[in-house]
Amino acid sequence: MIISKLIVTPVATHDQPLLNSTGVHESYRTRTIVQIETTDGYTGAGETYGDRDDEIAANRNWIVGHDPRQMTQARLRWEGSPSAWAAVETAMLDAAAKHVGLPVCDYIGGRARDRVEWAAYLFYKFADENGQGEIATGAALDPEGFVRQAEEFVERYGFKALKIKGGFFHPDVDIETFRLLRKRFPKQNGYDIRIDPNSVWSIETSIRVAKAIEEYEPQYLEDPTDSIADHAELKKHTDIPTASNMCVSAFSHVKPNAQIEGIDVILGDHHHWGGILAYKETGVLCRVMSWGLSGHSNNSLGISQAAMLHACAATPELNFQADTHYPWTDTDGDIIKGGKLQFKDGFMDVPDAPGLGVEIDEDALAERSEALKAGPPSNRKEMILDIDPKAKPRDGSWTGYNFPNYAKPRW
Ligand code: GKR
Ligand code: MG
Repeated sequence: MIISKLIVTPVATHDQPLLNSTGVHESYRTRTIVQIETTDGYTGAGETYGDRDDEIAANRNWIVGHDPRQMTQARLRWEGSPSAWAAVETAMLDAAAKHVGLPVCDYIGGRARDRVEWAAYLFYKFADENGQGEIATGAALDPEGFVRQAEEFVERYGFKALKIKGGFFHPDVDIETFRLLRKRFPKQNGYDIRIDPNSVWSIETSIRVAKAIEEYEPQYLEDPTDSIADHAELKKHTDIPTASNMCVSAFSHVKPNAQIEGIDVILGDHHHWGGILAYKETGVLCRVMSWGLSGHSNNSLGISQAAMLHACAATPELNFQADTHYPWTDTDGDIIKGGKLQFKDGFMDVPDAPGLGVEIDEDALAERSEALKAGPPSNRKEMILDIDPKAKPRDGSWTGYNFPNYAKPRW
């Protein structure tokens, strides 16, 4: 079994105007799609962040000619970022698992669960300017609007965990959103609520917010502030667990966190940590350190969602509902055959088919590749200026992914 073909395709698909600590989501999200073929006719697919095509192509000389089952060798030969590797590894595991007729999670050692539970990833947002989107296409620019969005997600997908993407508005708005959300989705009815302002609060503000929301029983406080040391300081003042996908997001961050224990729950991500096998290894580290393990998400299409599904199924240490942006991906914006993967009661079943269990729709892939070449369908500059007339673009351009680039801590 030898890889005979490697195809790398950058794509773009529509994204809604979601707000985070640095601004508004661009009108499309960019992703990099990897496809391999083997000499005996198996195919594999992988997906990662946009702009990883050059890195992947730079490894072409050894990927073509490699046996995808020789994963240890492949990991040693890879030259590039963990996130670009994640797409190549996913494609290799997909092809190798198909070769033995097993789903990826079973191919890599077996599953801890047949279905994986996810969290509703909720954002303040503008109404989509073209009315496009799978869900919540209207505006959610205050706590009441945020709760309505949560209701839509819970009603449609059955999520029991709710994540507030905070840090765009003043922390008092986030506190009020937390209060209203908890009132609407009580703990005794089985709802968990977490909040993530992407580290724009000072230690003092983080302590203040923690004290204000303690009575609403947060599941965890995700990256309220900037560093492992800042979180260690915060923990002296609150019993709310801390979580991170920012200051503990690579193997090199594990030792510093072990020394001062700033972060209690790691949001593992096969893109950030370097593959599905690395996600399992993150689980082992969490077991050794008695840390919790959750899942991070960023703008995924169906291949990344399937990869994370298998990673989570194969990792026994996962003990929180993983984040997923996948509901924000439009049905006609995905690149897989047969429509999107489905949530039911907040869970997603592991597909039975060998490999990832999803296949690329070549027509959709070609269309999204053309969309990238055409450029963003709209410019969201006016939206952000509406909220903050003094907003400045990042990198001197209004078409960057996120803007404005506020200094941290912002509050
Ligand atoms: O999509 O706006 C977003 C998120 O804020 C994303 O950029 C983060 O990577 O999901 C993320 C997080 O949990 O920090
Ligand atoms: Mg986060």
